[in-house]
Amino acid sequence: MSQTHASHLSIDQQGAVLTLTLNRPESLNSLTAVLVADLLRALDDAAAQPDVRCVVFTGAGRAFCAGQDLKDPAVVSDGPTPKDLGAVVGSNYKPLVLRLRSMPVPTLAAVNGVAAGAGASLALTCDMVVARRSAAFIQAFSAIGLIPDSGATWLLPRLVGRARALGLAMLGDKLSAEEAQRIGLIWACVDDDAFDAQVGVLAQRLASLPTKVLVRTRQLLDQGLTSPLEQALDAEAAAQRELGFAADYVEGLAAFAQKRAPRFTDR
Ligand code: T3D
Repeated sequence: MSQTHASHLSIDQQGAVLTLTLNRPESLNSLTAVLVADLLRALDDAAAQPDVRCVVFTGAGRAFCAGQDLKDPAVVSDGPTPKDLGAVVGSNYKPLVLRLRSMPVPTLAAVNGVAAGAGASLALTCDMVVARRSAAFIQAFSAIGLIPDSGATWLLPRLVGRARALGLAMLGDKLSAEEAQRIGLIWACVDDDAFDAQVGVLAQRLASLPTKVLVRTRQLLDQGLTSPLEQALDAEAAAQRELGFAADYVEGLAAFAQKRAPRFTDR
């Protein structure tokens, strides 16, 4: 199935994998208020569709996403009074990041080119991030007089530690995909000519794994970063109780006993 949800967001479903492509290549897929609203709606739709088991997030053309569209009337004032950026971040980016992080299916950012500002934040919010070797990540905020947003202050230290988070955020230098993989910011950096195929294989693999298990795993890892060990152990026991009664566990055990590949169906 292939359709255009909105003029600047392409939506394509192949089997259980739904791909959302930011499609404003002339401005490096930067995000307007309209595009953010369309993305949010597309994610809500994907979350409600039982046949979707993995969402891939990518960009058209040479960039993944250059962050907030700095020419969008939603952020650029036409008079002497500046726009309230706190309102923009709170009403656009906060719900988008929370929606992405709470998707009931695994999410994969396929970073085809530069990911800057909120574009980098959105990529890093996904469960897995795979980037083309020629792609790069830029905390573009300080260069324009802003702090890292769209979850960057939360994500960066968790992914790469405080020292690197501060260096990346304060200096705003371009970080190559290769270096991003080396420091643990992303899952993998892939040669440009192998990128599409490897993204496809990984997305299919994520879609074939037990969806609910992957989502509970994300939730437990996120909670575990701030909870005491005893609480984490209790949360693991509660999740294992739930999953132990689910059909996917029955299927996983049967597949193991019969020496065949499992066919997971829970979502
Ligand atoms: O503001 C709020 O609401 C608060 C929320 C903030 C969230 C944020 O994301 S803040 C950060 C915003 N993003 C940036 O500051 C990045 C700006 N872009 C760049 O620094 C560079 O474009 C890149 C390093 C990403 C890529 O550089 P390069 O040399 O490969 O491309 P380019 O020539 O700069 O850009 C190509 C075109 O895309 C160009 O248009 P033109 O001149 O050909 O008509 C450029 O203006 C446009 N473009 C790039 N980024 C944006 C953009 N247009 C609007 N908004 C952008 N963010």
